[in-house]
Amino acid sequence: MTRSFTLGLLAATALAGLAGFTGPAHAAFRAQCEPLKAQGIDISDGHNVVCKHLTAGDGFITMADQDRSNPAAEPTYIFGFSDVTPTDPTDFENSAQTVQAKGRLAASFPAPAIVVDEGDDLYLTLSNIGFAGRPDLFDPHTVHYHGFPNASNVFDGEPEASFGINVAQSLTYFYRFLEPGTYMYHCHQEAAEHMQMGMLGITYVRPKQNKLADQSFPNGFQHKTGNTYVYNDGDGETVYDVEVPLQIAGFDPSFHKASVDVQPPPFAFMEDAYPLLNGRGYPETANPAPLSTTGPLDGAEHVSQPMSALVQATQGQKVLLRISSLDVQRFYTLGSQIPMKIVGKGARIFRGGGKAEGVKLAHLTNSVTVGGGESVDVIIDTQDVPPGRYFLYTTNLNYLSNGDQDFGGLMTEFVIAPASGAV
Ligand SMILES: [Cu+2]
Repeated sequence: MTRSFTLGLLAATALAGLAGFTGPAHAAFRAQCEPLKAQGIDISDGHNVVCKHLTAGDGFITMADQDRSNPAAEPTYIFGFSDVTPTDPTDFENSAQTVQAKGRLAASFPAPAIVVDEGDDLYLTLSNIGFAGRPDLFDPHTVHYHGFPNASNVFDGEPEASFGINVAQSLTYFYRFLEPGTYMYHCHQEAAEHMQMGMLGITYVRPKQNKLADQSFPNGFQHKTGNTYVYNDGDGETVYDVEVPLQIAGFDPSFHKASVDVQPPPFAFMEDAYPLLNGRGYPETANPAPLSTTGPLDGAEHVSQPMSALVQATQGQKVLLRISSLDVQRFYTLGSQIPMKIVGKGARIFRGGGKAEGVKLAHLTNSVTVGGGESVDVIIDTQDVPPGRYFLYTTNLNYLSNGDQDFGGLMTEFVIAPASGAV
């Protein structure tokens, strides 16, 4: 018996026990978390329980140099995740069909964001519904929370240390979030391929300090109810008003075309023809709306790129950018016309030892460089910045492009509106 098979049995036994073996025959796509909550069964263990249900499957997205209104423009095939968390958690009998129908060809880029508070327990069910566009493939999938400390092997999603979720199977991943910060998640099964194909997303954890009532700290820091912080800083250094996650990724359409055309994926020639922020190239990065693509296989419109990368603030506000990269090919530098204060790196406060009591390292800069798997938290103070339209853009200037279109790419807009009453 292999190690992964043993772990698989252990996890299957534990999860079957949790579910009580009470489900219908097609229980493979059932989530344990929502139905248990709906039945009034307390699984909180003193913590806030968050239930989420994702499918792993496929879909199509549209690049900024293509015409979204024209299905003949050939949108690009992706692998990816889709959020199918039930709106009616008591609908046990239909859940398998509902999951299959909701997730089919509905993968988005990036994957649905996972946003939680420190101390939350997340039960994340992943159901592998297979590839509608490539039914000959039977790839397993996983969810790997990149950067999370002390994840158990079974729930870490690294297939060699645990296992992948096969087609028509589900696993509920458990994680208790004890460290605030900016993280990311992705499928770790054949990671170079599945991440290039779109199985990656944004994750961040908000600190407990946000939930404090009005109080004074011994160091003179005055916390006001409702103030929000990036970390439990103990002195208000990481306070912010507006929060925008920006995830960098690369996209090679020839790799995706090879996948849908049943050709060998060209790993050695992988290239970021489309550098993306939140799954989009400029000017679509600055479109505040979710973007849709009409799928060529089903003729239906799906939300393909749900997250805008537009940054908006009123003069005087402090803007937190949660910058992360899951690019599989190269480093990118993100520049800002307005100075940015680095307050966090690698999901830790930017102080000595990554601890609140460490030496302060926060400083102003006009650019940050991130590689795949890295995150940086920056705060932009707009107090002394005249209202107007500014840009965040890569200083790797040859990546300011959408494919062959020599304008766009890894860039977005930062719009500062006048404070009310200002002349
Ligand atoms: Cu995968």
